[in-house]
Amino acid sequence: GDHDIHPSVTEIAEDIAEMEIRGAATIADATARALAEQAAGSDAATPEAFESELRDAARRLLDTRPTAVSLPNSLRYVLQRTEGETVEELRESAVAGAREFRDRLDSAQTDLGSIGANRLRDGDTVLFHCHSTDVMACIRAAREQGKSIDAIVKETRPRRQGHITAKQLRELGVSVTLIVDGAAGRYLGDADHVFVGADSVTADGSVVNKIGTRQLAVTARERDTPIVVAAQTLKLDPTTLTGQTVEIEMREESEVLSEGDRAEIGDITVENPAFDVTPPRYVDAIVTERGQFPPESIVFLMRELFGEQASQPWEE
Ligand code: RUB
Repeated sequence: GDHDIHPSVTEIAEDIAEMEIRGAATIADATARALAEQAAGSDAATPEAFESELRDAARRLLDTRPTAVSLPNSLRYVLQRTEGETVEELRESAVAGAREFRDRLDSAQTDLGSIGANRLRDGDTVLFHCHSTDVMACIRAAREQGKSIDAIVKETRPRRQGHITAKQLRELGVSVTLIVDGAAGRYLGDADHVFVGADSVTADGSVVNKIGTRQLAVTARERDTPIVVAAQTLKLDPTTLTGQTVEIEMREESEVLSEGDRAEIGDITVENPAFDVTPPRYVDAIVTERGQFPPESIVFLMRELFGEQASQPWEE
């Protein structure tokens, strides 16, 4: 039951739901850390009780936000490596699995960054949407290669993650122009590339990312501006191999409209989807730590890495 869930797990789950912890890779890192805290802090008397608590903790973490597949992939990784005959063995393997997952996440991001940076030339202008640590790894690597980069950053309503991107780009010595989302079409002509991240990539090569990505990709295609998705393989959704679809999170209307404005306008419906789906035909390349792929070929990598692992180890 919930009483055996470690307070750190509850805290991390609340931070994810409230978006204090956000972005697909950062969420996955935090959920692996949460399972490690659960394992390390458990006072379960039997191996069965230990495993049942760990599954409860995993379900609590899953119950936060539905779209980023990195979250269940993180739980899969740790739970599949939790094995042993005794509580102590289970504990050690869970903690080691979480540690290994987080190390691999870091090194995947570094490897992905140097591949993504190869696409960038000295003096290029890049247009950004939302905030992605996988994208930032590409820009960091390009800067380390001594390339000068100019940035156009979309604000990204309603949560304005563009502000995070703008600040981090400045810290990397990139000159930044911030625009409202509606101005993207006007400024695409100045951009050599669009770089976006992903919350999930499906078996057909569709990219699930922050709302507005699809509209941006369609407009970029129309202007022949390449659209690059930086997504480590943790973003590949193995359940889509068997036809499952990705749930798009719907968030509260208060992110879009204040109570005062709502009262003023009257009886309307407000919709606030957090993500959208960009079909593969609008994506030029998916950059992973394993190399760069045309979106239509990502299914082969997905089968290789996850084919037999789309289990639900958190189910009882
Ligand atoms: C974040 C978002 C990011 C991806 C990739 O949405 O859509 O582009 O998660 O980020 P939110 P990363 O702010 O709603 O979580 O590359 O860091 O995994």
